Amino acid sequence: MDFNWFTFNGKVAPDIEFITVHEGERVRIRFGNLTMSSHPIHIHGHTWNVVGTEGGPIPESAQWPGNTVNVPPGTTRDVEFVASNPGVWRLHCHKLHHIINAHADIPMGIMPHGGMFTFVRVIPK
Ligand SMILES: [Cu+2]
Repeated sequence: MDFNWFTFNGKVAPDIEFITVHEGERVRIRFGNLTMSSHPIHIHGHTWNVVGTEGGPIPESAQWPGNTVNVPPGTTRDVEFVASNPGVWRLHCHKLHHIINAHADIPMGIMPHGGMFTFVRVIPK
């Protein structure tokens, strides 16, 4: 619960579980922001639709596609996509200091320190 320590579900990379799905499945992810910073959450390999907020579902005609959804403080954003692209895809906050958590020292290859960074693994049919 350190101040300005950025996590997914209370964990930092590389300890955040992958989201594992099968090709063809419809995936819904709810991002809830309990911090005082906004978090532009970005996925690789897929385009999602923003389908809901803390206010409830967004009618289909008003949903919008994207690869990044900004989640302001005290809000939720629900995204959905069909897992159509097999592989292992990055899912992370797009603010660099939120994926490295300054002063952490967790080697993980592509990023020197752990933060809001995980993967969506799409298993092929
Ligand atoms: Cu962030």
